[in-house]
Amino acid sequence: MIQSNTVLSRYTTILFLGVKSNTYIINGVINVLVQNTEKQQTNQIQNNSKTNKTMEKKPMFKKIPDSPEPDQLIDRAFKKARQEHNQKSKTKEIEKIHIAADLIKHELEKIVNKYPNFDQLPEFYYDLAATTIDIDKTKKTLASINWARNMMETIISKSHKKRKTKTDLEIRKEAYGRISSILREIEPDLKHLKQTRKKLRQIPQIKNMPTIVITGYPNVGKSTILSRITSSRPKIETYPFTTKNLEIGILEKNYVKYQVIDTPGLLDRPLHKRNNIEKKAIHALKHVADSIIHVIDPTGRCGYPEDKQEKLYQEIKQTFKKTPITKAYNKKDLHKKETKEGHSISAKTGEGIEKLLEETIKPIEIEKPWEKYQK
Ligand SMILES: Nc1nc2c(ncn2[C@@H]2O[C@H](COP(=O)(O)OP(=O)(O)OP(=O)(O)O)[C@@H](O)[C@H]2O)c(=O)[nH]1
Ligand SMILES: [Mg+2]
Repeated sequence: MIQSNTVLSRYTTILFLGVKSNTYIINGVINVLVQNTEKQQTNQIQNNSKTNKTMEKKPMFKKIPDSPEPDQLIDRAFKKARQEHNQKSKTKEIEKIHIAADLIKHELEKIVNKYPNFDQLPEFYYDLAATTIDIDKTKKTLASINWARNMMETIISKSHKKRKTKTDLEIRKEAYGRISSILREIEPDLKHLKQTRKKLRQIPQIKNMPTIVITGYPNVGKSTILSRITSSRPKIETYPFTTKNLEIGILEKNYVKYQVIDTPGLLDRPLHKRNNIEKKAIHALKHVADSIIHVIDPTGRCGYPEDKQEKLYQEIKQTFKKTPITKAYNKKDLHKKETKEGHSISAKTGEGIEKLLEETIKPIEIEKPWEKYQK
């Protein structure tokens, strides 16, 4: 038997099939096993997790280009036309129209093409987009941009036909006037898209991993838990409603990565009364949660009574019956109350966090290959 004090491994049982007790083995061998096992686990978990089914098509919110200011775009286009046309050409004025209209056409095309097709978005992203922007208005706005893009092509093709009746200089002046007025016409659309882009870019890209969602009333310590268990650094404040978007961190346990989502605080009220910020938490629970940590602050320091927080817990439990839920009574460092169920934790000191995570992960953990041989 190989013995080394460097690493104690549970994996030896895989290496030496039939050997049932833990053994010491050398580092290099372990690394290979860890990598392989990790890969198998990830594959298996990906098949089980909700995100696999809903996140196949990734929206490209982060790739949406910024909308240009019409005046700046016009200046750029006319400047390029001035600089790049062939001065010796007999059709130089028409060439200028080509260069300017072409640049604008491509800029507008970029915006339209890089916007995700809302009708093909996975439900989770569609729902989140709908809480953040006016999707119908955005579709109409994109149609206007596309109209302006097509108009640039029309201006180019008409400039040739007009040569029969007008001088090239007249045609160019007329075309420049038309280009400017089209861009002024779509100015409100470009402004709208600028705002929309800003909002859509705040929607996080969900990874294809088992996912833990942290919920609870405002100010109970959800973000503090996320920052304790992952390297994510969400905003933490003493007042409620600090978190306004979904915040993501990655937790690694037993060589498996879990995605942890911190959500905006929820009040105990029916869905139709929830505001758009609260709805983001509901969409995360509905579409991507494989396991839930529900946080309760029994000290009341959060500003909300415990019975209301318990009611919210019951509602979430009822609504998302199929998703395992673990209850965490936070801020243990501030009180001595005994809790009948759930976990007493302190996100501030770290007390109780490990046990809470073990229980949260247990229902979504896969069977580990080495455990099979240890039985
Ligand atoms: N003493 C103590 N304070 C805590 C603990 N956890 C969080 N806090 C404090 O509680 C306040 C709220 O914490 P957050 O993590 O921002 O709470 P949240 O639930 O994310 O709040 P919202 O985003 O507004 O819903 C902050 O002042 C934290 O420092 C804890 O375990 N002990
Ligand atoms: Mg928060």
